[in-house]
Amino acid sequence: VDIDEKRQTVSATLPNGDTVEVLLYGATVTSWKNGGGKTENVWVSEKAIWDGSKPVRGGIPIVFPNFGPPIKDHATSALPQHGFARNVRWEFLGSEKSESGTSSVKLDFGLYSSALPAKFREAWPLDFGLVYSVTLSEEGLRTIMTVRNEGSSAFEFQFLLHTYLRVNDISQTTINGLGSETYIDKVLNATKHEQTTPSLSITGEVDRAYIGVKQDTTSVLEGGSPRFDVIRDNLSDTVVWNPWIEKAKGMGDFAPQDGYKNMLCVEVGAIDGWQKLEGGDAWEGGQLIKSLL
Ligand code: TA6
Repeated sequence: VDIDEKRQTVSATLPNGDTVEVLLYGATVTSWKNGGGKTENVWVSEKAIWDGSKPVRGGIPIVFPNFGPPIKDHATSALPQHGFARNVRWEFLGSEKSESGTSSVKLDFGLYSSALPAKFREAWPLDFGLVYSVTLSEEGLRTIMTVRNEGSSAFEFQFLLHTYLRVNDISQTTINGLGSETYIDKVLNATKHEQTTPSLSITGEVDRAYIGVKQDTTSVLEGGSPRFDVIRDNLSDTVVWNPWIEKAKGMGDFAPQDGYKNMLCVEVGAIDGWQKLEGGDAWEGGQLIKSLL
């Protein structure tokens, strides 16, 4: 495990050369390489902002306690789009290496309400503790969030991992595991639809929130062969997003401009309604991503 004070990153390497890097700002995974460290699996914009002034465009940003633009007349109404978790500096809590069989290393990060910048604490004055675990193993990358309500009264939240997967060619990329599922299509004015085909191709802007997905694995194929399995853990929803040409052009921190050809967001979360957490209780959810190259 290496802590780079200058870059404010924590990284870990397995004996087989696989690596993961996490930026303390946002506890954002900014790199995950398997295949002995040769295959980069996440996409990060060349114009991503790393200095904490804006969420990183790429990697695995954490969305908490609200997904999307905050709704009116709600405890989260004064928070930014996608909440504050990706906008604040987390602390590195430490690492654990596996003792048994296959090697693995777990990196733990913490965010506590007492450490929130005033603007977010005032906007969402609830006592909470988040512990985010990033585990690198030969099986894949597991990222799990534990949310603890440290207050006496209940609060509600949404959670999502806004994963930017790296693909070689979006025109050769298809997504399986969402056939016959219901989705809200943000490109079609947030109307509800059912995916009638077993497989989804990306031929333009896609921004779909699949709600209450039956089985827990969303598979990404390139040229028909399996590239990633994204497996939900205690989460019921999956968002699929590609900004395509115009939206990519419209983001100042999205580069190269044709980078939409090399990225696909498959975002697991609990975003349909709100998770209610009683005072003193904890909730856990996350994902395992397998890189099948
Ligand atoms: O997850 C899809 C989405 O909600 C899109 O609608 C788009 O807004 C994307 O997230 C990026 O949001 P950001 O706040 O990171 O620019």
